Amino acid sequence: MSTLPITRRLAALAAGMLIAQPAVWAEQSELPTLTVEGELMEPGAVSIQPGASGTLDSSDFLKHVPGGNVNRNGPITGIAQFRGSFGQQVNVLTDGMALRNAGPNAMDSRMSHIPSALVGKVKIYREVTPVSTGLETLGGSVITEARKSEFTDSKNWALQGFAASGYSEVNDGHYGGGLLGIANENYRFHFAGSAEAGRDYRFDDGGNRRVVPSEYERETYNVGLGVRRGDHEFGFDYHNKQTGNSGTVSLPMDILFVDTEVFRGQYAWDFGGGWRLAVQGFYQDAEHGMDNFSLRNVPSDPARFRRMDTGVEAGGYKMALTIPGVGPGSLEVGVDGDVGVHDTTVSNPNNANFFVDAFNSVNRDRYGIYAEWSGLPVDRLTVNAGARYRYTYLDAGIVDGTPARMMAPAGMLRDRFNNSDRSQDQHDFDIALNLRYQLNDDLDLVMGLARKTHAPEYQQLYNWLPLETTGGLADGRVYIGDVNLDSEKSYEAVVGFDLRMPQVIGDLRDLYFEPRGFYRYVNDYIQGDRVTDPTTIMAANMLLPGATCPNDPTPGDGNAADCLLQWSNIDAQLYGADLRTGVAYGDHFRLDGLLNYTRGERVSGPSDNLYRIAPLNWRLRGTYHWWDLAFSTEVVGAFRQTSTSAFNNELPSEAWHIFNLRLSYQPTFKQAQGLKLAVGVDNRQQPIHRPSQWT
Ligand SMILES: [Cu+2]
Repeated sequence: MSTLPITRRLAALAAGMLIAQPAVWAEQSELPTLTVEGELMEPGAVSIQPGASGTLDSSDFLKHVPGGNVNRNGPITGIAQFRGSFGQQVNVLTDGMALRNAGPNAMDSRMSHIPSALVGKVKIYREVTPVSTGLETLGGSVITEARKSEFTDSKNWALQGFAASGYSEVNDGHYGGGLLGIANENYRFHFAGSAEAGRDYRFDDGGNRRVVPSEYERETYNVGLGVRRGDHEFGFDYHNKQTGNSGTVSLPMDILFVDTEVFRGQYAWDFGGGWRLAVQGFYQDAEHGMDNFSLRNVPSDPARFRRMDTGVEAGGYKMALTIPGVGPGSLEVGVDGDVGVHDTTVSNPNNANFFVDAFNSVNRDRYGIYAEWSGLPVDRLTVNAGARYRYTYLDAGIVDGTPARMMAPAGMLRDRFNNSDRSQDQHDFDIALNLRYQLNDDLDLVMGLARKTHAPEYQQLYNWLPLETTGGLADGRVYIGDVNLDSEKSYEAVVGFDLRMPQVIGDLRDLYFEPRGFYRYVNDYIQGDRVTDPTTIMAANMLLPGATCPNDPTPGDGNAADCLLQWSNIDAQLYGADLRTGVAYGDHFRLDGLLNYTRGERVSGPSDNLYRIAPLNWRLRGTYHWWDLAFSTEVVGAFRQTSTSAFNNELPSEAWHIFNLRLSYQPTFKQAQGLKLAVGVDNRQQPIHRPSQWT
């Protein structure tokens, strides 16, 4: 008898596709942030293009922001990575809400809550992330907003709307989405929806090979309304997301369904002179089923069939008061928090008696209070400085499972867990400081310093039986938790400059050159480490007879301890640089580029690299504008990654580069305002991880 089979099914991101989609682009907003929204190929902006993975997943937008990347586990399962931090370390906000993953492996990743057709904006901070943006912002904040109806300036009602659809040849993928709204200066209302589906990706030999399983299907709809009266504004939204059969080829199971409902209410009061009160609350309910036999090749042993059913119920709030005239700036003070209950049970359809309570009534609750000042204390110097206190409470109910009843070591793990002090408190302080000095009209110098914290995730504390429930690491290992883990504490510095020259020389103009260097030391960084506890090793060997895992040092020896790691506090450092730059030549041509370099290293214990750090990667695009047409050629590439994690037995990746071509048409005549059409060919991309499920 065993728990989940350990096999590695890594994503093959092979794609050769044709895509039409509405244009999206990036825009530099107020200085310390980078905003991605609405249009295509705007001068001085990073363009956001259809992803190369055969689906238009929102997480792909992150590949177009400096420092951003995606840990892709399936066509609609992309986990946010920013400067080497990923998963829950990155604070993903969806319309201001820190939504939860429905399952313990982040299959319904938070980046994909808004389907890409309905994404209005994606924003990140290139210096240190302000503490006001979330309860835990160690790895930065990725702020996503859905398209919605907007108030107008008139009493007359006006229709608002947009539609988007597209097709990708490589997997017969198609999607459609749109929004229809009506608004005036006092009221707004909209209905929006989307539908996406695709089959397994085909590649090679005229499409004779496929990545199994990489099919997906997802439907969403949402309604929103707003009322604005005088200084008061009220808003309400309801979101419904139904994900159907969707492959997560890197993980041990695939998605059968995820049903998510989110209710959100908000209120804002501008009471003059810069005083402002903003209140938001939300409620989320999600159910999720997954298994290892419906979409992929079935296990040879009927005893290894597994199904997991999970659920989360969560809610959160935030109240922020902006006080103007505090010195030469304004002060924002706020309270925020959220609570959530997570459950996961494992079953086997071939054995009605088999069960494991993987996570039983697990709580992870956060309560925060913060203050953040921003202003211009001296001429040319902009300052943003904030501090936050957070209390995190975690607890788990008692557990049981068939393996614990039938095998003594597993029974000992259960009893030890049930008798342990599972209720854990973490008290943490964050501070963040950003400085921007305008040296002259063309050049700003920037610097950020921060101490950030992240409390342990519930999987890291409460994984009582060796399971592959890791928040989506997809390293093919099984993990055991530790209820005594401490919060991660990160010390971070970012320096750089923004050079902008409207006129360079001759026909060269609109130059921008914006590099950043960063260094981060993380005390008590949480990752898997070797297990020394004999009971756990004995349990793993009985639960996983003959286990092999990726790059097993002694394959076939049946020693499951090779594939077993325990969540542990270590020390780590991350450093690197990212750059965005571009220049225009004449009236029709421009060049834009992006470069990302990140290193992650273990500092305490044996020397090693951190897991799943993106290789040195780059993106260069030339765009030619003529009339209402824009034609662009893009080269995207990555160098060889040899700095891989030995503890996770991560394989090095080869260098690769691909060419993408796009043509977009945006008519300027009046009747067609707002219409954008784009077609593109994304060439084949080398798989980031080596796949084992190609057929
Ligand atoms: Cu799942």
